[in-house]
Parts: sequence; structure tokens; C-alpha cells
Amino acid sequence: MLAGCGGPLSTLDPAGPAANSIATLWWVLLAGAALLFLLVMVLFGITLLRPQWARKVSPARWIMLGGLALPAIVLTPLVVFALVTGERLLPRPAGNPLRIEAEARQWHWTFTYPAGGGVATEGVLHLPAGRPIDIVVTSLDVIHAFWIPRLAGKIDAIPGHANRLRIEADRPGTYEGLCNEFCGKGHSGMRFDVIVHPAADYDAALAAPDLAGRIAR
Ligand SMILES: [Cu+2]
Repeated sequence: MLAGCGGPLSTLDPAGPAANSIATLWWVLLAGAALLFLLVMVLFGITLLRPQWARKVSPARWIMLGGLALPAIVLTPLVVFALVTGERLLPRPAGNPLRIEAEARQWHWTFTYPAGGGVATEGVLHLPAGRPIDIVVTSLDVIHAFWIPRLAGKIDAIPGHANRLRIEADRPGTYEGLCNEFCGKGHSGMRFDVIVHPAADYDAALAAPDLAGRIAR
């Protein structure tokens, strides 16, 4: 089971700030859930081993303490932490993000780079390292979802609508992305490669005639 936590599509192996806060949130929620489970199991064990102690607490008290107070104490900080983390993932205008357009179609992805003079690629997304990027995601047919698990959360690709997702990669390398919304018989093959270039080489890479995935537009 633990082998599923690694690999190129693992959210537990983050390679960017957004994916990093999502992974942290996951660990904090896991710890919170484990703590609550442990507390309940300890109380359960006590009622089994020391029934005379458990009988001293009235049924109404058990419900108030175990059913309301205990979950409230554990869940309230988790909810606050989750809300604050979610708020930080929103694509704020600050940070001068680069804009890349992503178009989903059964069953592949096309990316257009306004900064590269409208260069387009299919099946390969090129990003600069260490810079916030807004991916503007839409679809030409059915609903798909854009997701690069090691870099950020996912966002729906909806026909006739543009959704914006803020992503950033910490360092150059290759990553993998996929469609995360069942969209027909070719869905499982609707993957794409992500190539993160050093920021200084990015413009030259986009202009190169042998850019991976380049298509004529
Ligand atoms: Cu799909």
C-alpha cells in the first residue's frame, strides 16, 4: 500500500509551493484523524476493562463529552487550518504570474503560450522553474480536469468556461499530468508530460524549433 505514495503522480511527493501546502494539509488531517481515533479507542478500552468506571458517567454525559466536546476540540482547529490553507491556494493577482492556456479535448491536452508569441504544444506542458504561473483551463467538448499532482491541486476543464489554477514548480525537471475527470473511453490515456525549464532558459526553449510537443497553430 505504501508503494502507492511514491511515483510521478504522488501528491505526497510535492515539488512546488501549492502541492507542498496540500501535502502538509493531508498530513495534518491524518494526524488529527489518528488522534481522534486513538482517543475513542482508549475510551472504548476503558469501558470494556473498567465497566464500573464507565458506569459513573451518565449516558447524557457520554454523549455530550464524546459526541460533541471531543470532536469539536479536534475538528475545529483542523477546519481552521484547512480554510487558511485553501485561501492561500487562490490565484491572487500579486506575484506577476505567467499565463498559459490549456485546452482539453477527447482525449488530449493542448497548451498555448501567449508569452512565447502564441506557440502551442500538445501532450507536453513547458514551464519555467520558481515562477508562479496561471493555467487558464477550458474544454472543447466534455468536462475534463487538469491535474499535475506533484505541483498543485486540480481544476475542472469546462466547455465554454475558463478556470484559473495557480501553479509553481520549485526546480527544473520532468513531471506528469493527467485528466482527473472521467471523460470517455480514452480517459485513462489522457496524460501529459510537464517539462520545467530553468527560468533563464525558458524563453529560448519556447522559441526553439525542436520544442517537445510543438504543433502548428
Ligand atoms: Cu478525462
